[in-house]
Amino acid sequence: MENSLYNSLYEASEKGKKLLAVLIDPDKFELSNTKNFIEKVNQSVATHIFVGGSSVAEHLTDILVSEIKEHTQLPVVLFPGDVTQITNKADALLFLSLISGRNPEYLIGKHVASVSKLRGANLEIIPTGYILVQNGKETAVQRITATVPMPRNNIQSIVDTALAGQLLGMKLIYLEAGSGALHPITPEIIQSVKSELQIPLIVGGGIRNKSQLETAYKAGADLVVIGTAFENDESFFDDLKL
Ligand code: 1GP
Repeated sequence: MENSLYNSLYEASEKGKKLLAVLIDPDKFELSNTKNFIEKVNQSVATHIFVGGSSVAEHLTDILVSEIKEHTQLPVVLFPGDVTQITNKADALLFLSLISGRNPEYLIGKHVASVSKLRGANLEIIPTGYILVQNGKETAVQRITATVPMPRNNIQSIVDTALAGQLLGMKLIYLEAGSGALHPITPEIIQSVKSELQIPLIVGGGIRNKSQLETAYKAGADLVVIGTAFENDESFFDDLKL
């Protein structure tokens, strides 16, 4: 536990050291581009690689994670949309419970179904409260999980949901606007959640430029996740020198 990935997240959060995860969706990623892409990640300010997507063909995550691990020392963290995306080849797993929604499958059902895969696996498992917030359009998470995102203007309810997650023993809270979101999570939401939360805060969805990244950090995000902006334009890595 001493040198666990979670400990490093927790310490970074305590010290105000900001972290950045590059999210790779196996479904949208060209496997033959892995070496080239990961070299760019290695030279960038990114501190973590997240792997996951809403709908990914079986075994693809396993193959991709093996390939990524050949080219980087950065921790590779699973951010799975489904049980089939769990592979022992990664370093850690965000064990996500979609606490903004009321679909029992994504609150506990998928978790029970994943235990046969997790039993005996060498993955660090990090219980994470996952909160989907309205962002201006329907995203894949909303469609696939058949849940309603939380209204952006009901900040109190978002804060209460995050704190309920913490009280349930979750180790991280992830505020999600959804991949390709029109509007990222607002600084007001981030600030309000952060001011009451005692565990590290992850923020992602729709962050496309350095100014949005800095806004999220300033508001209190400990780790920001960016996927689409890197997928669309790899030169984005160069814009992010902090
Ligand atoms: C999605 O939060 C992540 O789950 C990242 O979103 O693809 O919009 O960067 P983007």
